[in-house]
Parts: sequence; C-alpha cells; structure tokens
Amino acid sequence: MVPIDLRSDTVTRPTPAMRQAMASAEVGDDVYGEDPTVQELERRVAELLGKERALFVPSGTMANQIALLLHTRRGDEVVIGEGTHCAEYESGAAAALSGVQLAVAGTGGLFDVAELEAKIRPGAYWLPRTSLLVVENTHNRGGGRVFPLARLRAVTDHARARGLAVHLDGARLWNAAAASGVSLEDFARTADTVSVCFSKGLGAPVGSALAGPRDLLERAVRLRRMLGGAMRQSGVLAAAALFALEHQRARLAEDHDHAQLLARGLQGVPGARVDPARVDTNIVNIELDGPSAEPVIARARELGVLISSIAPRFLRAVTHLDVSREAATRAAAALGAAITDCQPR
Ligand code: TLP
Repeated sequence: MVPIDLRSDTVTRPTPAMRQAMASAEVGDDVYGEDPTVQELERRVAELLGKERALFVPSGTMANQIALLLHTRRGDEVVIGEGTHCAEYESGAAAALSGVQLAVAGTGGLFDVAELEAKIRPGAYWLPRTSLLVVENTHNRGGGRVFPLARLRAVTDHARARGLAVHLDGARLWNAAAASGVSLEDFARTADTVSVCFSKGLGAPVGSALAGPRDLLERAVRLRRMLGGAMRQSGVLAAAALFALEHQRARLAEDHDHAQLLARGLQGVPGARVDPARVDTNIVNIELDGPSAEPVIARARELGVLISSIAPRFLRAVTHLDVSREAATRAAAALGAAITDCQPR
C-alpha cells in the first residue's frame, strides 16, 4: 500500500497535466534572458504580488538568502520571529553568506510591535546595526499560522518607521491568502521583498521567486548568479510553476479542510495535544505528552503514514494535493493508533 505522506507539502509529484505543460514549454537560455516561459512566470508573479519585478530562483532558501544579501551589510542584526526558516533550516546561510546575526522577537513565530521594538538596537557604533526584519507568512514551525494582516501591518509599519527593511518569507503566502481572504498583494505590500515557493502547497516540483522593486531585483540577478542559481532552459520548470498557479492554487482550501479533519481526528487521543483552533492552514503540530516523537514516527510508518518531527516531542503533519479527504481521515486514525501504541505503560 502507498503510504500517506504527511512529512511536508514538498513531497507532491507533478500530475500528468503538469508534466504535459512542462513537456510543451517554450524555452531558451535564461542566462541570456531568452526563456519566454521564465519571463512569463516572472511577470505573472510580479503582477500577483503587486511588485515591480520578480525573479525565478531554484529554491525558497536561495530567495531568502538573496533577500538577506540585498538588505544587510556584514555585522548587521536581523530581527526574525521564533523558528523562522532562514534561521532554523538554511544551514547557517545567514551567518555564512551575509555575515549577519539574528535576534528573535516574541515566541511561536508571530510577534507584535513591542516585541519587535525590544529587539531593535539603539544606534551606537559598538552595537550591531539592526537593518532588516524578516516575517514568515504562513509561519511553518509555528504550525502554518497566518500572520494576520492588521498585526503584520502594525509590525512592518513600525519596522519601516525605525529604518528597517522588511522581507516577507511567503513560501506559503498562497495558503495565508486562501485561509484569510486577504489578497496576495495586500500581504506583499507590507514588505520590500517577498519570496514565494511553487514547490510547497502549489505542487510544482521545483522553484521559488523573489519579488520587489526593480532596482533591488536587478542586483538580485547578479546575486542569484553568484550563488549558482542562474539556470538555462528553466522554462521547463517555470511551466510547472505557471500551471500550479493557474490550476492548483484555488484548491488550497481543501488542504486546510483536510488539516482540520486531521486535527479534530486527533483531539482526545491520550498523549497527544492538538488544538484545531490553532490550525489556520495545512500544517498540524502535535505535541506529545507521553511518548517521544521517534517511536511514534516509526509506528505510524508501519501503519502506513509518514510524518516528521520538529522537536523531540513535537510532530508535524502537512496536508497537500496528494492527500485526499479520505486519506486525511485514515491518517488521523492511524496516527491516533500509533500514539496510543507508544504510550509509556
Ligand atoms: N520548508 C521545508 C523544510 O525546509 C522545513 C518544509 O518541509 O516545510 N521558507 C519556508 C517558510 C519554508 O517552509 C521553506 C521550506 C523554505 C523557505 C525553503 O524552501 P526550499 O526548500 O525551496 O529551499
């Protein structure tokens, strides 16, 4: 039996229709600026986000790291929310590539103006210069939480008033928009640069984009090249992203429903703490108060469900286009059984 894979929304495989779009894509050498499909994707993303320009890059990690290079100088400090991807999951790149240090505002990923202000350094030369705020929406480690627009605006307006640039890691901004009804453009307006991923909930195999003002994005083209991310006939990949935007964006609400199903199915399982009210989108964080994550992951695998951990006693389940309603229901039962089986006696 094929396991139900809830480890991430990155695990989806391109559908036959997406593969068809990739196979028939018109391509050229994008290093020469000659790939029409990449250009079309960049135009479309800039338009959706209301930014002057967008740049296609291989990964969300590269999009974030280009943004850090654009907005900071070595020795600067960057304010982030707790558990932000560019601090936790990018192999130390912020320090290695931009030479910046990170200051964490608030807990759980979201934060407010006072928590931001507490992390902005006064302007003395012996202190690091606080030059950038990075916000993540939805917040991955926070359990796919949506950073609500009003709160996000308050925080980013304050950052700007204090002279900070703002980068929005919108790897799952599509989910934030689908869940909240706020437009992509309204979310994107809160930031100078925005990164988005096509390879998460949208279901494309590869690719992300960085969007922002034209002058910054011109510098980003050079940085992408430096980092080895300038590609050739990448229209094959851009075609998948365009297909995903066109055909697989509107269904994200289904993933959110399935995440709710999963969360509600696990409510009341002894040893598991899940709050469906805190599941805003397609990510369900499950706190374990009995067993630790590793044996539960192993038992769930035996029962046909793949799941990951984000801490020794925290599981993460992510719904996506390869998880049907029926699979989400089955997965909840199997996970509940795995947690029960692993209870300390
Ligand atoms: N997140 C992955 C893992 O790296 C944790 C996942 O499975 O969720 N920003 C955010 C908010 C992300 O969640 C991710 C990927 C990225 C950036 C990086 O994207 P890629 O993997 O394309 O470099």
